[in-house]
Amino acid sequence: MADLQAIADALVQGDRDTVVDLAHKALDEGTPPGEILDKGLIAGMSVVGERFKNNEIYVPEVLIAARAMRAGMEVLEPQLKESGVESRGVAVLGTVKGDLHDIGKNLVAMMFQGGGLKVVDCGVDVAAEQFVQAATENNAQIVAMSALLTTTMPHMLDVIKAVKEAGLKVKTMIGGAPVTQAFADEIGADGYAPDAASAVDKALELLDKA
Ligand code: B1M
Repeated sequence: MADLQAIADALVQGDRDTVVDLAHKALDEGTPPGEILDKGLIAGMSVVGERFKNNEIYVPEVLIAARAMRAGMEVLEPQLKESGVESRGVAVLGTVKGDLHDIGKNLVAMMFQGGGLKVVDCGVDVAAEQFVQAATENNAQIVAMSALLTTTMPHMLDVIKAVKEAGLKVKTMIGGAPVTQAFADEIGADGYAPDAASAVDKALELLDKA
């Protein structure tokens, strides 16, 4: 049986090569990629987050762990995307202005693609006007935003306002560790999802209403 705890441990150590080797091994043994993601990569990153919060480790260690996480995600990516039959709709996706966290957003992108959506990934530190421009140019039905900092969450409201002002007929959805359904209701977002797997369900639900 695949040792998913060993993947989490290697990620915490920032040991990219071991993360990659063990992720390949787990896939070869038939472990579902979603399980490797949840119990290996995300479990490891939770430990990193906890240690970061407690000042037991600092930004360089977090970056090295993030690099290992990204390498592990690349191993899983083809299988996570596999079921995609493009395109059920177009989603513009980005991490909002002032925020450089992209791991969760990249996972959401993979899951969207797996759900058959075309994704226009605007990257990180994306201003409201950039979301509007990308949605207009790509005739998008969904504008999806990620934020990991309490200080950048308010920019989600800026995006929603800009989308409305531009008269775009799109649904907006938000997510990220500090984001909640209550916050989504407060700023008038059409949808919220707590994780990447439910984000694709929510996006498809919003498409039905678009
Ligand atoms: Co940052 N960081 N960080 N960081 N970092 C957090 C977020 C923090 C909680 C750490 C802590 O204190 N425990 C804290 C925020 C505190 C707060 O605001 N409440 C924090 C801080 C303070 C900072 C800096 C300010 C630190 C500093 O410089 N002093 C700085 C800010 C830089 C900036 O953005 N301007 C900073 C920097 C960094 C790094 C660059 C070192 C690195 C980012 C690397 C990268 O992304 N390329 C980093 C990391 C890695 C983290 C932690 C440890 C891990 C984040 C992560 O990737 N998680 C994080 C602590 C934590 O969250 N435990 C932390 C794994 C990822 C899979 O989860 O992104 O939550 P997540 O995504 C999930 C869901 O949220 C959801 O689906 C994903 C998967 O299921 N989801 C969506 C995400 N987007 C969605 C969108 C949707 C739907 C669902 O719909 C559209």
